[in-house]
Amino acid sequence: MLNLSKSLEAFNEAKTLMPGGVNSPVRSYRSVDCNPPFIARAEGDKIYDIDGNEYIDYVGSWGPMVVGHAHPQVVKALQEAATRGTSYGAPTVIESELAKLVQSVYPSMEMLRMVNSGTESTMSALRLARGYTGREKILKFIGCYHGHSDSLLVSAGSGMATFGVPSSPGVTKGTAADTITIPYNDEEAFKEIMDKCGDEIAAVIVEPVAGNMGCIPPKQGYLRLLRKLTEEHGTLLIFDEVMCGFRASLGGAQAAYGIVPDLTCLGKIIGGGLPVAAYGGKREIMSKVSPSGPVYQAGTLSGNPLAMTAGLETLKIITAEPEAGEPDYSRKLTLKTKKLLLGWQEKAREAGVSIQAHQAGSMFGIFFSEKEVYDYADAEAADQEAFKVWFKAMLEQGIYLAPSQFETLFMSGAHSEEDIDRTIEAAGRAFAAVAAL
Ligand code: HOZ
Repeated sequence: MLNLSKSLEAFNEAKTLMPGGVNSPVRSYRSVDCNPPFIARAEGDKIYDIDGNEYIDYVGSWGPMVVGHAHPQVVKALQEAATRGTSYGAPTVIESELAKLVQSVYPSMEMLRMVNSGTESTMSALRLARGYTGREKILKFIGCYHGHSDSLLVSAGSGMATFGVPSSPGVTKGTAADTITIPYNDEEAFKEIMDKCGDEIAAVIVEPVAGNMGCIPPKQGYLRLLRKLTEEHGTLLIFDEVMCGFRASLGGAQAAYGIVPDLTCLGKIIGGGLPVAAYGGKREIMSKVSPSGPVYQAGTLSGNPLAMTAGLETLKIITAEPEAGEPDYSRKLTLKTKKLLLGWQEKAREAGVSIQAHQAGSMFGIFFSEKEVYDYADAEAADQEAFKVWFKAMLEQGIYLAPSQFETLFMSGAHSEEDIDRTIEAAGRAFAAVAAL
């Protein structure tokens, strides 16, 4: 039995200081009825708690730790950068370096603006879309989560889905009324709403690979339909690639599915674990952002030199040319993810447990469901009791997974074949525990 006594003590103290004892809800482990390990340090694919337990980590800080924790190249560059000062609130060359590197992989981002979080990037992209089109309505998909700005906290995934409160109190009726929601992956619903009021919609915002209702890739042709109808109605198409950027493929979902959105939001990963995000897109649209244009958005810590350094070093590692005959970084992650999921599927079959396993590059997840899972309703109908048992059995065996079936798991370059094999063996025992339910 895992000893989490120091973590429990730390959690009890934290609960007196922060709502639910945490600074972001899902990590409280409330939805899996246990106490969270408090983390002391992380290295490579391992994370260690203050009780001294070691785990193989498939959360990776919810995505950004693509090269593993405390990668020596990133740490060295950060140490050097820190000696030059941690924030200037003034332009630096490294901001352009990171912008150029992002742009080389995401050519649709003809201009971009660095911000500090995914929430900031989607919120700013929406304001820009409204300012550019002169329209007020936006359309989002049920179960997609785009951060916690008011317009987007309607029928949202992630923590909102985890705790079963799809829309937050505090969001005004007026704001909610400007946010239209329809199911993800439903072509007919999309055609119908665009027919009815497409000309009033400033932007359609989508996680092109949903990551906040569990991992749910788009059906074939679905993103193409979004692109076609938004174009016909003069509505901007915003790809929120905060989770699937550099994950669904190196060039994200837009490269994997061959779609050019008007605006893209990236986050987490482009800061290599420090607080960075960006929004960007067509030059004509981005030129409306202050001080080039009238749409205001600002931030003292935006483009912060430490965060830019971590992002730049991380992206250099994953975009480096592979050795001759070797697959590139992103492909290697995809192959490791495939191996892990095939192993889980086999173990689930052996245990007689029905699962749906989903993968998009190096993001992945499973649902305890006999039925295929295409949208939030399907995800919600999956067996969440089974998920809890599975989650706890994996944690007991030193496998650190997201504590909610409405989140996504991530592979990193630091995961060894041996650790993946260990994870598959642990899964066999965890599925047996689910079967015994
Ligand atoms: N729920 C967020 C990821 N989709 C972040 C959770 C956290 O950092 O606790």
